[in-house]
Amino acid sequence: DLLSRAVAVAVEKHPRLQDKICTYGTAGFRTKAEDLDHVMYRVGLLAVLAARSRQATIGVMITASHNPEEDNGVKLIDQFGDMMPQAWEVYATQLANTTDKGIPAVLQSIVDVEKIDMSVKAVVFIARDTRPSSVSLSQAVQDGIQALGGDSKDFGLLTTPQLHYIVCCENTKGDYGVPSEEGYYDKMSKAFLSLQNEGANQGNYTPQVYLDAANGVGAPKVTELAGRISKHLQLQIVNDGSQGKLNYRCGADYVKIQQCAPEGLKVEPGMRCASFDGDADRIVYFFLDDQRRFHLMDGDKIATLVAGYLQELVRGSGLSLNLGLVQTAYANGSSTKFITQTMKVPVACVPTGVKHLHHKAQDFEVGVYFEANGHGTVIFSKGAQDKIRQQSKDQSLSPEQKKCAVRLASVMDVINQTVGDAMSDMLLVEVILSHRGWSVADWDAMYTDLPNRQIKIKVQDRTVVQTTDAERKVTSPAGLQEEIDRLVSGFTNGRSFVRPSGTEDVVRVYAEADTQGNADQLAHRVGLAVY
Ligand code: 16G
Ligand code: ZN
Repeated sequence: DLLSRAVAVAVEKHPRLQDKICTYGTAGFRTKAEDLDHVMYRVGLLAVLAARSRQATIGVMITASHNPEEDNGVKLIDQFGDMMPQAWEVYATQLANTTDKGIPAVLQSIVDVEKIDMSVKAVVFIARDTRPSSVSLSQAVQDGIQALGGDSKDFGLLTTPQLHYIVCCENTKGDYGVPSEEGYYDKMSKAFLSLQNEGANQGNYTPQVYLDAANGVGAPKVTELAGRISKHLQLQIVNDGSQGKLNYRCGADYVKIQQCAPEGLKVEPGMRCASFDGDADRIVYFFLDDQRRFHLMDGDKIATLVAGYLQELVRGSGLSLNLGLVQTAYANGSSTKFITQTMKVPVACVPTGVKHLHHKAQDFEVGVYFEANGHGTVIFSKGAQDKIRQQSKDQSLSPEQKKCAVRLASVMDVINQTVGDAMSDMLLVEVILSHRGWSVADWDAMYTDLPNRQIKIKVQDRTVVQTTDAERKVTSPAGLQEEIDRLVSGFTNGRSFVRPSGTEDVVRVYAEADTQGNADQLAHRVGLAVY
């Protein structure tokens, strides 16, 4: 039967050759590519169970995002393009760490708990990033799918958000769009062009972006998009994978953490630049001012820009929708202050990890969420979408209201609501900047970030550090929070927190203060307290 075939193929083609424990965490499975073959095969098995339990198509994305090229990883995408629920993370971890012979028992227990009918047809969509290891790992996933009698459809190279989008379209019967790569470009570019046709190139806005594609899968994909939108946006793409190494001294994570421009991009003052990460689900913008000082527009600044604009469109169109913003502890203190006090938009803070942000954003009719690292999007409740579409067709509105309502409806189509998406977020930012007539410096001037520093501390056991209050307070080890409070109180505008990483064997320290020197010092001192 199916379960014994699952073992036979495992033993023959994808045996578990070592017993390192692999955990399905916030980013799925992620580790050295050489340790992943059997894990991928088992993810293929699990994907079939997930598809059967939902009686829907699900997705498997093979990528390690911003990690070094030698790493790889895999993540399951649920039927509406969202992340799998916690229970499935536990199943994935159990299945990955059992012996080859133990596979049927784990599968059977999942079938029992989830009451899965094994005769249901199962379809799984697969895609991968540009890592050399991704090709064979994708094959391992497909072998797993086949072994349990599922059908796989391999989309080859895609960005992570493209696969989320395609899975969502497939299961909503085209409601969200056409379930193909072409359908994705088509929807995005049409919405973008229609928005820019009515209001592009005003004021200080210039339709040029210099884009660092991290030498990743974003490069060929954004090139596809670029051709369709060149009437209103000229993209100069560097780090396109033709020379440099994936994520090496480039990409959104590098730029955010190092607070400097990537290699491979010759930046001149005033150029509006952006960086994608390795699988194009994060974006940050940056520029050099006239003194050649580096300015970063991270996820917080994007969120602020987006929330402010949407708030204006909602009000302008005569709708009343509750709009809120979701951040994490990493959000710069200045951004939170600006959003709550000046923009008067409610802000919620949740633990790190996209699933927490996405989930919280669903509490709002229009929920904007961004991690400071550049991952984020906007989600509209079903009710809000209906109201916006209706309003955009309402004949009784004033011309100004009508304009806002129509614009809001198009803005919804530029946004990938399934997950943070670098390409989609870039288009959204460009729409807003051009409509506001803003240069990148005008945008940056919305508020000034507090200087900040992130460091990581290697410890024996990172799980010793436990947190509460959306990771802003330490509960263990005893005394550490008191020590952090004491250190912070010595700095003007000081704030600091520590948390165990979900993706690396380290404890992370974040600090902000009135000057860069002070932020560095505070981070350093809190780091010492963690040892
Ligand atoms: C993962 C998360 C990301 C988070 C990062 C934190 C998803 C899809 N990705 O990449 O949101 O910012 O982990 O990493 O949830 P850390 O726990 O090592 O700091
Ligand atoms: Zn990523």
